[in-house]
Amino acid sequence: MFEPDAEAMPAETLAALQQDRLRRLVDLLLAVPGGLQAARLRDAGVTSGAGLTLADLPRLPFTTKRDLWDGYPFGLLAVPREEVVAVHGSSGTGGRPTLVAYTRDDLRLWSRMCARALAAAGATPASIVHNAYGYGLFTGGLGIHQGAIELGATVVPVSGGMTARQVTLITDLKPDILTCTPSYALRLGEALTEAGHPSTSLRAGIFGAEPWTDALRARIQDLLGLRALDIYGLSEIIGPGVAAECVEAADGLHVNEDHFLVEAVDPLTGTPVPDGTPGELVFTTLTKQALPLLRYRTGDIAALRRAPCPCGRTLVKMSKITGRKDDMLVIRGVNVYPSEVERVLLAEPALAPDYLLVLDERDPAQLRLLACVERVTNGAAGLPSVTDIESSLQSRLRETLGLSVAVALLPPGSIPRTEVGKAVRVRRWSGGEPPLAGLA
Ligand code: DLL
Repeated sequence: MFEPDAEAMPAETLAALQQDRLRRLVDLLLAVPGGLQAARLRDAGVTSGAGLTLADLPRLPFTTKRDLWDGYPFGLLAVPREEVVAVHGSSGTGGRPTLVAYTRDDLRLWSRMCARALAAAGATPASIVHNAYGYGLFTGGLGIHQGAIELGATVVPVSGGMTARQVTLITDLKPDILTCTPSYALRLGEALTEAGHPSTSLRAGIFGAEPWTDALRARIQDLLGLRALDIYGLSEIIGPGVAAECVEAADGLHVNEDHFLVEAVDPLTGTPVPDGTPGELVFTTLTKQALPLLRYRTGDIAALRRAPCPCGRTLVKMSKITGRKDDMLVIRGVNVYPSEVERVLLAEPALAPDYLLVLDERDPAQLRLLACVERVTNGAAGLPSVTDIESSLQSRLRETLGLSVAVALLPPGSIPRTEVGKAVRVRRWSGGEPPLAGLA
């Protein structure tokens, strides 16, 4: 563990620390001149942090992405602009940029959170970290970069794309840790195999920034011969390093709840759901300075679980993200998350792990979901026929989702690979050319 005193803190000590930090946060927010969160706190009858307990959390006001957009670029700052040393952001699901700010101490905190994630994956100061998350406004590249340096490891700041060069660097520098999106891990695995280097020095991969299932985890582990671990975060809260899996259990992500208080709430009503029940994750930043956020609604759906972990960390675990509130597709009255389709598709060994879901909206009265997938190889001996695979997938999708999904089995290489940025798994087709060649 990078910070064992914090990561393995007894539950009561942690709760006392969180309560103390929550009180300070509320006082800090109330003191921001003209602050939006201060006004909301007063409206909720909170005029001081003193006396608040963790049990009061559900009656404190939420913040949302809209608040960040409305306050763009610096409206929610809790420090003078001069104290901000960096900004980051994301293009966001709605296409509008979400901009976030960091003080020097915020950057130090972020580095420690990413160092925790790297150490949880088994990285040490002797490690070489091949960092293929994008560098720039996106938090992935620079976040992991600073975390690797904080740990004392050697970071290779390769960023995303230029895959041939990445293959050379992996074979020459022999990194033990790979950090990138899960979709880019697939692309790298494919490129390494094509270049004749299927086995590498890589021992663990820390993959996040987009949803991925355990079925995809199994595929990546097979392809790259490493342990594939999940890392979660969002710009608004700090970036990567809000939560990460440990290599010992690899069955959920430890949330760094000494700095980011987490709740799961009903996405519709906003009321807390019990542990073990999937809900929308809500985070409160307990120690951030430039952009402290109270009860930020992420839109990400996951379940929380408190149980002893073989790694010794006492931090609560969140399940893998099962979907985003706004990624849910509603087709003929049935709610479907892309990840549910992914799980069924990738369980079929005759299929490559790349896929695209096409929502055919050409006739709005007859919405159709089309799962486009690739066969592993062209007509290899021993594999079931195209029609057999299509019909068995269709029946499994119907059984699992309660919805009929059309399946298009395409030749290898048909689905565009993601080289830079986050994978796009769903495309809408409302008219004109199909979003993928070969679709009728
Ligand atoms: O994606 C931060 C990050 C970088 C996380 C690198 C992990 C690794 P944003 O660009 O602001 O920040 O996007 C945040 O991405 O609300 C989730 O919907 C999604 N997301 C992030 N990590 C995961 C994950 C970064 N492990 C949004 N699983 C979040 C599923 C994820 N979704």
